[in-house]
Amino acid sequence: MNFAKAEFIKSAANRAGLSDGSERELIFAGRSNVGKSSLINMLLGRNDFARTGKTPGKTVCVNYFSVDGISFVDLPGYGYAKTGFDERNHWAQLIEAFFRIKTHPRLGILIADIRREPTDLDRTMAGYFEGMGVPYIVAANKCDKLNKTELKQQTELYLKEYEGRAEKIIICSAYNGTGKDELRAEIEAFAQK
Ligand SMILES: Nc1nc2c(ncn2[C@@H]2O[C@H](COP(=O)(O)OP(=O)(O)OP(=O)(O)O)[C@@H](O)[C@H]2O)c(=O)[nH]1
Ligand SMILES: [Mg+2]
Repeated sequence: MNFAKAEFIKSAANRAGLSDGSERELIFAGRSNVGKSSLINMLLGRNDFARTGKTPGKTVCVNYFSVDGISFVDLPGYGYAKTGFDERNHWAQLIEAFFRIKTHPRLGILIADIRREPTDLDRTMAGYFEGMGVPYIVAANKCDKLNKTELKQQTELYLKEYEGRAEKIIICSAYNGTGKDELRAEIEAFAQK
């Protein structure tokens, strides 16, 4: 698979803008600010392809990229503290509509900040994947922020939460490239399914 063969397709702000699911989809989901867009950039070997940082929680859009025949879907982040009721409602409606679309095989990448414990919103997101029969990998990101002892402790926490439910738990860092090869290998295997 050629990860450099990537192009931005579109940004969907509502149900009508969602793709019809004619391509297989790799779905990036996670709390706001955990590094979803940064991980996409890491995987594609680009600097600022998927937009990162700056205004967390502001854009409630589903962003689509096409990568060598696979659709990379950057879902809007959840759990941003300042998000109001209407925005949360809009988020839930968009995500539910997204998951209702019948599509070619899907694989989820549930991204978390490894420094933080899994939250109820992460469990809800995992529940969307499980409820729709979409297998998912947990990418525990920002491991560069932890020392060895902390890393061991937090890894155990993530294993305890997701082992037996997620296909795999991958420790990664969009900053230093930890986990990049492992993630790419999983995506390549998915691309050949
Ligand atoms: N130290 C460190 N910082 C990271 C890593 N990945 C992302 N960041 C930083 O975390 C912030 C959020 O990254 P984004 O990629 O924008 O996160 P996101 O999940 O796409 O955020 P939303 O789109 O707002 O939901 C940025 O300041 C990134 O530079 C990582 O692996 N390590
Ligand atoms: Mg983002």
